[in-house]
Amino acid sequence: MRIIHCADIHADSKMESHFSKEQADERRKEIVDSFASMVQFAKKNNVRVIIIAGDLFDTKTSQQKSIKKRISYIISQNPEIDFLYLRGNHDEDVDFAMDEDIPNLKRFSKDKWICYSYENINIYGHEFGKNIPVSSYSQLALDSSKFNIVTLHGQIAEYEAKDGAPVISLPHLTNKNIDYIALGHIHDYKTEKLDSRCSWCYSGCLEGRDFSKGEFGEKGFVLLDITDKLSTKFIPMSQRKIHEIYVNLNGTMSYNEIMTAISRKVESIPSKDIVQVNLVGKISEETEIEEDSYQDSLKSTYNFYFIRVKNNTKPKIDYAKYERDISLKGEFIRLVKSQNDLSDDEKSKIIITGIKALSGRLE
Ligand SMILES: [Mn+2]
Repeated sequence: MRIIHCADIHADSKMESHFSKEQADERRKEIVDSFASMVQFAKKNNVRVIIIAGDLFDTKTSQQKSIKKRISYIISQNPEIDFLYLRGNHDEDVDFAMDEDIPNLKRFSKDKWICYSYENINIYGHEFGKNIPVSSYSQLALDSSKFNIVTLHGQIAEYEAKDGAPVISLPHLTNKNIDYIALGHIHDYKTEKLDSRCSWCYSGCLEGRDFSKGEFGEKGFVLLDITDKLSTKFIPMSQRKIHEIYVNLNGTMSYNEIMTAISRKVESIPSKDIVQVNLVGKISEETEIEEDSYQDSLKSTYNFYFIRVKNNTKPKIDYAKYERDISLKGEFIRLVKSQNDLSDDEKSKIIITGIKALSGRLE
C-alpha cells in the first residue's frame, strides 16, 4: 500500500513580504496548484492515504475562503484517497470544511490518540497545543506485528523553538514499535533513523514561500511504499524553486566583474524560479556595491520570476597603500586607523562611509 506524507502547505499565506500584490496572489494560487499536482500524482500511483501533518492553512483570520473551497473540492473529488488531516500550530483553530460531508476527509483530535487502520498498517495521530505531556507518549501502545505510523506536528529538540509549536521528545518515541514518524512544522525535508525499526521524517513544505530559512531548495512530499517492508522516497513537486546563491567577491572589483561573478552562478537557474543572491567576501574600499542595479540587470538578462541581491560583504582596507598618500583621502584613512578606541570593523565602516562622502557617492 502507498501513502503520501505532506505537511506545512500554508495554503492561505500572505506571501507579501517580498512579492508585489500580483505575484503574491499568483504564488498563493501556485501553492494550491502544487497540492492539486500532489493529489494527481497520488491518483496515478494508487496512493490510498495522504497524511497532512499540520499547517495546511496559515491563519485563522485569513480571508482566503476560495482557497479552502478549492482544497475541499480537490479532496471530495478523490474519494478513493483518504486524507488524514492533523492540525498544527498555524491551523489549530481554523475551521475547514466542518459543515461539509466529505467522508474521505478524516481528522485527528487534541483529546486523544486516534488511529486509522488499513490492511496491516495503523496510522496514529494526536494534535497538541503548546506542549506534549509525557503521559501522552505512554498512552501510545502499539502492536509490534503491524506497520505503525505516528503523525505529529512540532519540533524535535534539535531545532530552535519557534511559533509556539510543541517540542517533540524523540527519546519518548524510541523503541515503541513505531516504523515511521510523519512530522510537520519544519519546512525542509529531513529524515533520520531513530531506532532499529523507526525513522522520523519532516516532509517539508510543498512550495517555498519567502527568503527565510527552510524555504530554499527542493520542496515536495514523501511517498511511502509498504509491502513486506517500508520504503520511502522524497518526491519534489514545487511549481517554482527558491534558490539561495552565494557569490564570493574579493579585493577591488568593477561593476562588470561583479556582474560576471554573479552571472556565472545564476545563468543555469530556470527563469521561472526565484533567486536570492548573497554577496559575500572581503572587498576593498574602492569596490562599489550596487544591489538594485545588479538586480535590474539580472532580471532583464535572465527574466527570473523574482531576484533579490543582498550585500553581505565585509570591507578590507589596504592601509599600506595610504601610508604615503598625501591626498585628503590618505590623511583621513591614516587618522581613522590611528584611533585606538575603535575596532577594526568600526574603522572599516567609517572609512567606507568617509570615502563615499569624499567622492560624492553618498546618497
Ligand atoms: Mn507549524
